[in-house]
Amino acid sequence: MTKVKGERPKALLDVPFHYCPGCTHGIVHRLVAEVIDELGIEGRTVGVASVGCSVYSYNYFGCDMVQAPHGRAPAVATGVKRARPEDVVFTYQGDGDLAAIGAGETVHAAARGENIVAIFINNAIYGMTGGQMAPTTLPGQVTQTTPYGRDVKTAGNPIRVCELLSSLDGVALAQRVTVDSVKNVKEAKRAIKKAFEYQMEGKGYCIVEVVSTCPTNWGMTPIDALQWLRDNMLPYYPLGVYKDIEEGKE
Ligand SMILES: Cc1ncc(C[n+]2csc(CCOP(=O)(O)OP(=O)(O)O)c2C)c(N)n1
Ligand code: SF4
Repeated sequence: MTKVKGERPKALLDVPFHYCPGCTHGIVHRLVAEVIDELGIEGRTVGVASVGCSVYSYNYFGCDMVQAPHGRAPAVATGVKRARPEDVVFTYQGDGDLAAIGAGETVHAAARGENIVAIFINNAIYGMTGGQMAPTTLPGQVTQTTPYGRDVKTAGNPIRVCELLSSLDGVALAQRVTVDSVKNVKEAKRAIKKAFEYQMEGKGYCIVEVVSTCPTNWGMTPIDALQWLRDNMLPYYPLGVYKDIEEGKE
């Protein structure tokens, strides 16, 4: 029998993405869908789409989806998970959604140890609304609202979300990954799978931060954007496991 390699995961619907060419949202969608397939949980997974470029992710995932108001995905996910504890619930949020308007929601869901997974896309900018500064915009980075580069004296410092959340007792997993190479894509998938498994084992709040690109609002080609990510994002947002409650356990 012919074996097709790289087949579309069942949990990713066969519809064209609206994402810009080279946007890493698409890669992360695929990884989440592959994990849903591999765990065989398509029929009992509920995704919570947030507001941002990934608002239409409800059109792409082949599982039940709810669309939350801007920043409120952790609250919506909390409600779904508490009402239906047997379901597997994930949020899919950008940095504007998770770390700006939704920062309070995120910190409290994590502190409460809500048994949900957050897939956090950190592309250092508000993509959907045309490229304004995000909480994760780098010092000196030019955006629509920081045309001379982010000056931390007036615009504040970026937030390192995994480091921040890893201090909270309710967090089971806080890991930062990226998808700029085959090796890193594989690592990102392992982290996403672990987060889903931890939820299924009732371990608590899990966040996988994916350092991502927005070639359109960064004003770069997709290839240049990946290089910019390596040269600028990764030194500021180091990859790694910031908390894993299983680490060190036999
Ligand atoms: C209550 C509310 N405030 C503001 C907005 C406008 N808004 C839509 S998307 C967005 C930012 C999205 O950026 P991010 O979460 O980083 O996602 P990206 O588009 O980069 O993937 C903002 C401010 C909104 N829709 N609702
Ligand atoms: S604007 Fe940026 S984040 Fe949004 S789809 Fe385009 S490249 Fe991706």
